[in-house]
Amino acid sequence: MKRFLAFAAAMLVLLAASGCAMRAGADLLKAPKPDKDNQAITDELELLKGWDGVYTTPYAGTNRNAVQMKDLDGDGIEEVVAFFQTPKGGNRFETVVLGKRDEAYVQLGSIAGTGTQINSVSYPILDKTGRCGILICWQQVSESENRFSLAVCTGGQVRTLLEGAYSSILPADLDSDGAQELVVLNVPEGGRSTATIYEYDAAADAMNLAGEAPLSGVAKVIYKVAAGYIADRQPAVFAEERIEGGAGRQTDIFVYSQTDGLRNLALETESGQGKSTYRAVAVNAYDVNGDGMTEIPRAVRMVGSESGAADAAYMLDWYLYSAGAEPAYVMTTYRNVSQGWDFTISKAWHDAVRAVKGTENGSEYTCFVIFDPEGDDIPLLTVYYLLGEENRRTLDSADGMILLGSTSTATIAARIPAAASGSSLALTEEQVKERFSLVADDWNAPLS
Ligand SMILES: [Ca+2]
Ligand SMILES: [Ca+2]
Ligand SMILES: [Ca+2]
Repeated sequence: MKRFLAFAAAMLVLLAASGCAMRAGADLLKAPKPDKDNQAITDELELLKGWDGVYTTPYAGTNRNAVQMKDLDGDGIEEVVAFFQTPKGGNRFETVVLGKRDEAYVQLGSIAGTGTQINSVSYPILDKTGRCGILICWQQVSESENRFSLAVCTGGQVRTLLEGAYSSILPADLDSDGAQELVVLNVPEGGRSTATIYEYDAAADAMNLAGEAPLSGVAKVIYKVAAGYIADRQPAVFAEERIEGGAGRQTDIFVYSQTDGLRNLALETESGQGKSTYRAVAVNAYDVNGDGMTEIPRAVRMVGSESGAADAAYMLDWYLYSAGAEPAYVMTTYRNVSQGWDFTISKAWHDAVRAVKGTENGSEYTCFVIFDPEGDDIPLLTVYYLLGEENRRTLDSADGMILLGSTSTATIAARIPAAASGSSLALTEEQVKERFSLVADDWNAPLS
């Protein structure tokens, strides 16, 4: 009993910290007193959860409280969404939705599910009136059997409109009409990998299948799914995948319109086999030039690395995909994947310069050299990756070091070797700084 009271008290704190604390204005100026809403909510939930139910929290995502406040039907009043496991340690879950009626909170409905835990909960915007769905993802023992439920709250009732299996799932407004669609990716073991898109139909109060498109046939594991933009700032969903027997990455790019349905642009170019986005290096799609649109890299062997050498050095040709045209070349960079930086490779450098990695006085370096198959390579630029304080001091005391950037663990600096002077491919300090950039953690911005 003691533990129960402590937990109930903790729940009140939790509620105060989540929804209610966010109510700004007059509420905050009133003298402190027990919030009547919180008490009513807690009382009602205690009744509903039963003697063997316990509160549970979503494992991942941005909404991780056991009790969440969200205006689901767009009427300006928040509903309460609470997550229970019944019984504790079991595999059954119940999501209860409460609505405010005068001073009381009453149950509007519940969403049942089974699994090992609730993976995540989100609230896709289903129409322009501000109606939100409740999207619950349930973790199963075998990840390939994960399931989701999408429920809505209409007319004071909660109904589950859609359930199914998923490998990855993402709400995104792909046709820019102000309402989010639901994009569900499935990579079943031994089966056909597909993406499906569902759209909310307010008149029918239903989630309708709006389109389907295959993933690239060789897709094996989806690493990451995110929304971003292709050419002309058209919204798209990017799925980063590993393929069978390949260490690199490929990207499937999904776009949607009412007229053309769901399309996978990675399947529509060149070979038609979806191989056009595969690259032998593990680099995700990325907004490489910072214009808000996401480019896809193609790995190109640097000069001197053509013949399948084990230490082959790659650079990346970045392409912007388009719904109505072939991909357009944007730029080329050398990407140091482990150190997290890009260096722009100019046209003049493209077929003349390669990168050589090594270690000097305990510091890793990357040297760009003019490749000479007959004689000695001519060094043009050395980029140092300096870890820790001591190396920072080395940097401070060294002549001719150009500071390029720093991360939480390392400082990155460069030196132009004396041997570079006189080469038409040599860079000035200013050019070196211009061409260097740290790779942002987030590989593209979420759709706003
Ligand atoms: Ca409401
Ligand atoms: Ca939409
Ligand atoms: Ca870009």
